[in-house]
Amino acid sequence: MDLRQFHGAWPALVTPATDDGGVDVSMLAQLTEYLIGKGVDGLYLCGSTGEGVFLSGPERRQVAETVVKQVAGRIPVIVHVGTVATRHAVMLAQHAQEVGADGVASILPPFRRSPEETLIHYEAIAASVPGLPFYPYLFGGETDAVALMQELLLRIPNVAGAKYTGSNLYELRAIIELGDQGWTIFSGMDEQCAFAGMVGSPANIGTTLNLMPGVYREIRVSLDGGDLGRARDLQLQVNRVTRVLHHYGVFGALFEALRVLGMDCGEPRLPRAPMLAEQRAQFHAALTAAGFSALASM
Ligand code: MN9
Repeated sequence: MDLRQFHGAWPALVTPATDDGGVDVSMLAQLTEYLIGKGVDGLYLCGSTGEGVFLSGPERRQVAETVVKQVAGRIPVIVHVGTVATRHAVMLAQHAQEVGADGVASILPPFRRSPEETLIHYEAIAASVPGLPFYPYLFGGETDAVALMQELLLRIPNVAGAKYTGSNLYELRAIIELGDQGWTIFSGMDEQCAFAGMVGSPANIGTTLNLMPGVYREIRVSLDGGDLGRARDLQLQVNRVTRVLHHYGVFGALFEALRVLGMDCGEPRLPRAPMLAEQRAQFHAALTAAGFSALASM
């Protein structure tokens, strides 16, 4: 399979919610258009930010259909298809392929009991879409990510990289070195995007790119142009806002901050907690103090 390496700033797209937790399709299309207008390089759907595992199968398919249609080929789209049961992930992967997605990704199987079960799960998903690149979604620390990727390379012809959400840049680099031209290791910790780029990660996927896509676009421009100092400075600025989001609970804060930008995407799906009403004014003040509006307007 001829793989292309993906590049740049990829929001882990929020899935705007209706009052009952379904998909607000028109806001989803609007958010997609907003982010494309900001110059993002790709979109990652139904991940932990997009609440794929909090949605029903039909809702996940609705997200993939809506976004791929709205994007209309302007930027690549990867669909996260991770589920508890392998066969459900297979169905979602096949659907993603049918609607024209550019790749699929999956978390480790949540109820695995052995490393072998992770391999079986990933092999089945990847084999169900042999024409698409497949990206395991690795959380650093909990698994030996390097050993897992080595094993997957031996067993899965269309494994094309990974989404690595960990803070260990030494491990990240080791995974980058496993592949060649078509290999993409997306970094997944927004807080470290510039630093992951400095060790060779060509692209990043993350939550806070829904809010401040232009900052990450400029981090990438700086990295590509060799201006590592500017990349670092932008990273440290955007991290001030990320720290505020963490303080208030990332996902409740994310939906509230989208409202600040004029996009009412509802609230996170339970059991993720919405921001408490009495916290909202204080949160807005903290965003302002962290320089949110200038960063969001980039
Ligand atoms: O992978 C996100 N990670 C998780 C993406 O949701 C586990 C990140 O984008 C974080 O939300 C972000 C903020 O800590 O780095």
